[in-house]
Amino acid sequence: MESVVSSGIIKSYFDKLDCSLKADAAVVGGGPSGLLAAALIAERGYSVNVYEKNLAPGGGMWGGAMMFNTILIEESAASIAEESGIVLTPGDEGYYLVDSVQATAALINRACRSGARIFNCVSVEDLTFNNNEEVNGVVINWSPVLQRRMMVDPLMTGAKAVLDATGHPAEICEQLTHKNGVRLSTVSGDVAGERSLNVELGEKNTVEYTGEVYPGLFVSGMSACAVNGGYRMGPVFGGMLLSGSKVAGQMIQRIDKN
Ligand code: 48F
Repeated sequence: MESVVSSGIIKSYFDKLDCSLKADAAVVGGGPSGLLAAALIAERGYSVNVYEKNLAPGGGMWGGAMMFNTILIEESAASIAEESGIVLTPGDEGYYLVDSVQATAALINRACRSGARIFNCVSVEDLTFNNNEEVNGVVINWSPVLQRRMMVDPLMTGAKAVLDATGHPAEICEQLTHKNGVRLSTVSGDVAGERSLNVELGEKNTVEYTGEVYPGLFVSGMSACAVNGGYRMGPVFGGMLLSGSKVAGQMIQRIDKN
């Protein structure tokens, strides 16, 4: 029996890994914006890989604010939240109150059910280029390898569209600019870094700055704010869902063209 258990796991994982080597989309970071983007792209029939460096996807959504596990979602994102299975309770001033654990679990569930391949404990440590003109894949490694600074070479997987959904650090955009000196189509041409907290402007910035910042490379959620110098917005999550939805549409357009 022991060998049946091990063999089932190994075959299933390696099948998934093998199928992921050439995907339509690669989503780096399993926070709310990345999970929703992955689900929406996969639900349209495209192949999607999600790489999440931690054991559990969900990013900064689980803990609510200061670990009080309630978050807020505004009216403009209510329909996306509900269609994702998030339970909304009306609060004040047009905001809904949401159990952050239920909401995070609902987004993970939607992404898993969409057919997106989720690789947890896997970090994206770099990008690949096509003639230095467009991003066409990601460079992956086990998170513990990177955490322990082991000298182990990575693997590469191809994608027609790559999403930096790594949240506040905008790690993939940082890699692209620092290693290659390229200019992004952001406000400064570089990774500006996010501004201090302003709920209203932060929500607005997250959505308006969502998009393609270099051929083949897109940003969503807090990465979109971070690369463009947008405001941080705190425990309000409607902008993350609207951003994930917006970037999914843009990535599908690029995938269709390629
Ligand atoms: O930060 P995060 O939740 O991303 P988001 O979609 O949402 C932001 C909100 O949660 C919150 C907020 C709302 O007011 O400010 O912070 O922008 O999730 C980012 C995910 O990316 C993973 C990280 O572990 C987290 O789960 N991640 C970061 N870098 C890498 C990565 C990497 N290099 N490779 C793989 N995963």
